[in-house]
Amino acid sequence: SSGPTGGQSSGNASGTRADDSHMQWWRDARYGMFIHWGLYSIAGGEWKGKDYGKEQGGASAEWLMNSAKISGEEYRSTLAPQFNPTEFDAKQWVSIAKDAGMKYIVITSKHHDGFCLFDTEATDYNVMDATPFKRDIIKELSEECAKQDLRFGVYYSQFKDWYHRSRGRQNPGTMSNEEYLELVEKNLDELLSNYGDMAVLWFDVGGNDVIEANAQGARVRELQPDAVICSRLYSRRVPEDQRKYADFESLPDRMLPTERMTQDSETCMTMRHNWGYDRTDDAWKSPKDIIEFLALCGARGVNLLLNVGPTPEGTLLPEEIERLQAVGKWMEVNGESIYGTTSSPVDFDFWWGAMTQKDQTVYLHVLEWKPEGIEFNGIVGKPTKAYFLADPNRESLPLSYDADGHVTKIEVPPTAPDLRNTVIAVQYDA
Ligand code: FHN
Repeated sequence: SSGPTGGQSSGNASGTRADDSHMQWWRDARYGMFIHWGLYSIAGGEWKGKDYGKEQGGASAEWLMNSAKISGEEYRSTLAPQFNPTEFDAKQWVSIAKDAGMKYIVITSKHHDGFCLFDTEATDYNVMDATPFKRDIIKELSEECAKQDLRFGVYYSQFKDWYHRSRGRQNPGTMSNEEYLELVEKNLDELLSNYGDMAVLWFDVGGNDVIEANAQGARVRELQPDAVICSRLYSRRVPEDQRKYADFESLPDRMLPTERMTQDSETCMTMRHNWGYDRTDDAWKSPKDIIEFLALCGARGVNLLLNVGPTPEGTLLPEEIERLQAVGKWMEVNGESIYGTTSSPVDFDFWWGAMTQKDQTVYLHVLEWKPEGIEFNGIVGKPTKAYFLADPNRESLPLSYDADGHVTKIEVPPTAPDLRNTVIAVQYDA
């Protein structure tokens, strides 16, 4: 063919939907913000003077209740009265995400600790009834996303709930299993009815009961037919062909696949070690690490959901804002090589980096660089032009061809700066 080959088409289950048109915005978006925020942010990975971040190898932050073996009552009575994040400003968070080039936001509405960041009648363990803050965080964020034209979704822990659900004699929980399933049903109805368009339902993680999961998936389809449903509605033990309502495969945390994905997939990633706020977590990835991860996700046809863990005061950390702004700057110039693209036309990566493609253009994500330039072969077709995506004039770069007319080399002027994290666009005849 004259154009690039091989971009993997996406496929999904789209249970009880005749088509998967609801996925198109998600496929085009490629890049979203994950937010882990809740009572655990107050503790910041520490409990009764012990730092669970470093000592427990990072099972801190949102896992603190489990790691420090805190009873539901003590966790609630200690933290809920302190939850008053007066600096929370949905407009600021959404603006930061938008300026970062992100197209959707997914926030924890209820994590494993059982605390609800929204107004619910299913339990009084929620931000309105149990804390001095008394503001519906999900409502404020969803409305601001609608104002700024960003898609809004929620993370929901439907199976693990260390407060409501009994975990044996030591942790009786506050509800029987039946009562807990009713709570989940009520919560889902509230989240799917009271907060406008719900673009993503990011369940995490599913149990083995496929019937229960399908009932939850069917309810999402019924109340929000265009919502995109995460495969973590089901436990990993449920065979893929039984995951009727999973619209995309949520890859294992922080995983960058080694090959192109043949179905709609997303990987979620932290900027440091933890998902939730942890005071001592200094394992920051650099802006360059994040840009490379985003480019390589694109080359595999995978969305990136990049996480922030806001402070107890309701702010994003300066280190998070710095990284989001750096990637946003890169996306301003190079976003065309990420948004709406499909995976690389070939299965392998080059030593210098990887590729995405859209229509009749292949984008070379240059992640490594040598002065002698980069070879660019193995692509079927006869490119007509190559240029730096960052070049507003799109000056043509000289191309060398082999006997069959395939491009073998893109001559980059030796004066070219270090090209790492640049993108070269290669156009093909229509
Ligand atoms: O247990 C959770 C964890 O706290 C975090 O929310 C991640 C994010 O993908 N999901 C589960 C572990 O995979």
